[in-house]
Parts: sequence; structure tokens; C-alpha cells
Amino acid sequence: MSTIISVPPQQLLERILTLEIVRVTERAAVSAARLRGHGKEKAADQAAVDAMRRELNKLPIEGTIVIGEGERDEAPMLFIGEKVGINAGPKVDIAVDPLEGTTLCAKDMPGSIATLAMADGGTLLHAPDVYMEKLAIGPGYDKNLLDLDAPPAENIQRLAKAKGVPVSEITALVLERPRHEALINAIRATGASLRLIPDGDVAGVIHTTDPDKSGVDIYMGTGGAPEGVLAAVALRCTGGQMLTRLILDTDEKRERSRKMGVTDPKMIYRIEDMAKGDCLFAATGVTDGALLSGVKFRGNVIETETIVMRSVTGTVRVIKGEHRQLEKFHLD
Ligand code: VTB
Ligand code: MG
Ligand code: MG
Repeated sequence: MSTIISVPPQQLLERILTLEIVRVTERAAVSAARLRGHGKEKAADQAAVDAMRRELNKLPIEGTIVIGEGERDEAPMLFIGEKVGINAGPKVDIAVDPLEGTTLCAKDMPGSIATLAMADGGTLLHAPDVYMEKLAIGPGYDKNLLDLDAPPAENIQRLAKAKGVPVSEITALVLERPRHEALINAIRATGASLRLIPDGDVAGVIHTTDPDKSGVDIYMGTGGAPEGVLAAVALRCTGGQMLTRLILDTDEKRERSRKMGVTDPKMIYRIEDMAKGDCLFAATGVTDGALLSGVKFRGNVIETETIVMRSVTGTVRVIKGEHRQLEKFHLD
């Protein structure tokens, strides 16, 4: 049974773009990786942003950045509303996190990636840079299995039952943050296993789509809304499930999100509400991680590993790149 959502033929993205976006995340990852382990989060982020912008501006698209990053981190960003591409070709929405896990990169810890999603123009949720509640599981379950408002224990018990395993065989993934203390205690009380990550919940959510490989059955907790939309695009391609809600706990955030088109501040989003049309997702490893290997510098050859997905066909490719003479052609 496929849970992949179909779209009308006129909304299909040109499939050649699948490979084009690989170049973009590859170059962002290589540029960030040059500063891996240097303790300079902003410099690494800036390097990734600059490379991503330069590569995006070579693509045959009329692109608009609808999700940039940096408002919350004060990071240099590809700003929301920025036009990218050669200004000819399909109109597309683009969500970027040029360096997801800046701290991981600065400390050379596992799991930082360069990531990007592209979708038919006007079809991605314009999420402000606020926190977002997230609940995600892999494909193959009833679409009403989880409830964002249910206690964590209940969602875990429902998942265990649907999977046909005891709760002790369920692993939940959560960002290690003080704000998650109650969530962490509630998960521990169920007897489920809990994996804590320091950063990187785009990859974290993606892990739920392949529990046999990742060991992760469910993602729970709050993380960045931009990362939530990126993960939703990936899940749209692989067929998992995700429920989210923006945390708009101040007038300023409600006003900012209203300006971005959010009419119901309490809305619970499903994947198809966050990514309505055909979409593509790519991520290249910067540091080594469970999802992707990091960039390897080997003299004249630079190696990258990228995962790229296309929603309309549900194709997932892992592309290993060997790059030669990068500096000859570009200025990074
Ligand atoms: C998460 C995590 C990111 O932001 O989205 C997180 O996946 C949420 O914000 O890697 P806090 O760090 O404030 O908890 C990141 O850590 C950075 O973008
Ligand atoms: Mg991020
Ligand atoms: Mg970032």
C-alpha cells in the first residue's frame, strides 16, 4: 500500500530538476565542510549559504525562497522572498537549510547536512522561523493512528500495537533540550527506548521512514518550523506520516505568521498541508552521520554523499559524488 500522494499532471515538476538540486546541496556541503571542526558556526553557515545561492542561480527555474533560515539563529540566510534561478523555466517554491546543524559542523559532530526542497510554485507551507510541534512515523500505518494532542505514552502504545511489538521494542527520537523534560520523562515511563540527539531533526524525522535501518520508530517533540517543512517534503516522497503545529505563543509570532499566510494559528498540519504539490528533496552530508556520510577531502578528489527524492514517483536515490577540480570552476 502506497501512501504517496498524487498530483495532477500539469503540476508535475520537470524530473531533470531532481539531479540539478543534487549539485546545489553538494556544493553547499563541500563549502561548509571546509570549515568543519573549526568552531565557527556562522562562518560555516555563511559558506553554505553562499554556495547554495550561487548554484541555485544557475538552475533553469523561476525560484522563490519561501523558507530560509536564520531569523532565529541570526544566521546569514537565503532570505524569504529572494528570487533564485536564471529567471526562466518553471515557477518553483524553495525551502533551504544550507547548513542544518551548524553546531554539529562547528564541532565536527555527526549529523550536519546541507538540505533543500523544491516544489511547484505556491505549494509549500510558508512557515515562519518559530518552533513547531512534530510527531512523525514511517509508512504503512492507518492515517489516524497518531494524535498530536494525545499524551506521548498513548501515541507510543498505539504505534507498538499497530506494529505488533511490545512497547519496549519502540524507539523514540527526541531533541535533547530542557523544554523536552516532561516529554522525555513520559517516554521513559512507557518503557520505550529513547534516542536523544543534540541537533538535526530534519534527518531525525527522516529516520522514522526506515526503522529497520535507523532503529527509530517515532519522532516526537518541538524543533524548528523550517526544518519541519523540509522533513515533510522528504516524507511526502517516502510515504511516512507527520503531524505538526506551529507554536505561536506571542502576538509578534502570530502576526508574523499571519503575514506569511497562516490563517489558523492552531492548525494541525499533515504532510499534504505542508507540501501540497509535486516536490523534490535533497540533502548532502557535511559531517558523517547515520543518514549520510560527510564530505571527504582526498587530495584532488572531494567525495560527497547525497540523498535525493522525488515525490511523484517516490524515488529515493543515494548519490555518491567524486568532484575534481572544483576550485578551477568555482570560487569556493
Ligand atoms: C531543531 C534542530 C536544528 O534547531 O530544528 C532546532 O533540528 C530547534 O531549535 O538542527 P533549538 O536549537 O532552539 O532547540 C536546530 O538545532 C538548528 O537549526
Ligand atoms: Mg537548521
Ligand atoms: Mg541552518
